[in-house]
Amino acid sequence: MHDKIGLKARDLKRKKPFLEVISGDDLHRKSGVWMKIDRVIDRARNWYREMVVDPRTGKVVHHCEEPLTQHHGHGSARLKENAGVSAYRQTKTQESEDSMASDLRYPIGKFQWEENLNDERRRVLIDQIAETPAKMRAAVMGLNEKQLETPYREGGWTVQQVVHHLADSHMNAYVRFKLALTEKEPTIKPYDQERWAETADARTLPPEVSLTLLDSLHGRWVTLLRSMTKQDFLRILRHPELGTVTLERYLGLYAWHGRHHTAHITELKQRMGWK
Ligand code: NI
Repeated sequence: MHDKIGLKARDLKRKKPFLEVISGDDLHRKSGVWMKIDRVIDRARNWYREMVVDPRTGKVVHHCEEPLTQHHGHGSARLKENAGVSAYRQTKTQESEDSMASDLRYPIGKFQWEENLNDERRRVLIDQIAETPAKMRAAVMGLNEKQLETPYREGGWTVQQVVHHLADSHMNAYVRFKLALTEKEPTIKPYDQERWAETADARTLPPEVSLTLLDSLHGRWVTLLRSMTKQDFLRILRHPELGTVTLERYLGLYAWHGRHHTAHITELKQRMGWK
């Protein structure tokens, strides 16, 4: 039994209702799954809010809150499978939302490999890695449970998943540095970051658990990085897909990576008007 109720409040002088509320079950045609949907179109206060939850998993598959004038199109919605992550889109605005989604994905721009780093550049990158745990902590400070469970973009990880992903990724990074410094051109083990982000710990634990982990981990890692000579940064590891990679390349990658994910959260807060 599936139900959906709609409520429209109208001012007789105007054509469109000034308030529309839709709540209940909504069939997602492509997957045949009934989603829980809540939508408010508040024309009087220029506000649009939509929340879609998959009742099987309790996962928020879509959450959008913004001024109505910034929300384009209320077409029938559908899910799209994208690299194993469900993304929810409005059909009428597929193109504009795709281009917006790509911006939201790279708030500080895409990563570019750097080489032949001088002492000063290495120092800057190591400082960025040193600052990452405190910056991430500042980004999530004061957010409530509901905000922590909000995806940073449609179809993206929730705020707390982003924090746990940073710990997952940087634990692997630290091990890679240690291996490359202690073995000759070791072959590293890639990991499936999407699946790591879906295990119970990464989905459900409060961010504090990973923030504490990052404090300790970066404490070890930064001490290691600051002890490394120019020659150490030219040491090599083998990645099964990328081939050989120097540690100086990885230094740039992880300095970018911490800022990249922190910006996902600070940008979301700004868009949502969260303090
Ligand atoms: Ni990442």
